[in-house]
Amino acid sequence: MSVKGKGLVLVCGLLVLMLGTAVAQDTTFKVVNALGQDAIWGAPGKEMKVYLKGNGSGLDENGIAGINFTIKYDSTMLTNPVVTAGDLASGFTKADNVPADGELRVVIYPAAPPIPTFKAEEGTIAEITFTVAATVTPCTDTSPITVDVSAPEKFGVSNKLGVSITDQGYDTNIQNATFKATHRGDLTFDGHVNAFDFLELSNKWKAPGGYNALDFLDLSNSWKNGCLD
Ligand SMILES: [Ca+2]
Repeated sequence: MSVKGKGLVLVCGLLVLMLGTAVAQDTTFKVVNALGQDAIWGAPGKEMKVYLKGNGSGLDENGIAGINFTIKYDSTMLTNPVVTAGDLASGFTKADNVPADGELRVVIYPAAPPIPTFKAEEGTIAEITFTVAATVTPCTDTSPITVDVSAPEKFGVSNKLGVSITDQGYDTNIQNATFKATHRGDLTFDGHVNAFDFLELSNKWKAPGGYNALDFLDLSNSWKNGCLD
């Protein structure tokens, strides 16, 4: 092969490597509800679950071995966040705190060697349970729930060696969510108060963690009066 030909092969090889690297490090982080939707309905005084999900080939053995992230929310509407590590972060240790109003910091890191890495498939990194303020106005109050990536201490990912890869061409896509206040009778948290909520009520009537007469009253009070009905 001529020198020119070898040069071309080398350039092509490098291009493939670069493209391969770019694809391998692409990861999407999204804030969603249990159904994967970015409109997250919550009712006054009730718990509301928010999930940070990860997706992408960047979450493989060459990818993330640790993550810190910050979720920003309106603390007049959402209170008392409780964090548990999700299936994707299984085997990791989790720590969290609220350094400022409406700012939840979470760190998920390896407990001990051998260092595990996040699994490659889509899954839940963390589950956050908020208590919706009793004062929110159904169908009116709404506020953003966002991942703050404005500074390394607010968002970062690191590899097996504990080295930050956030600034090393790591392609991160963030999808944020919106909290929407619904009626307490919207037991399925979908913006409607209808027969499906009645079905939900009857299916879990007086079951452990289920519903009781107060929920029936909530449902009666807002019957067919949902935010999207
Ligand atoms: Ca409903």
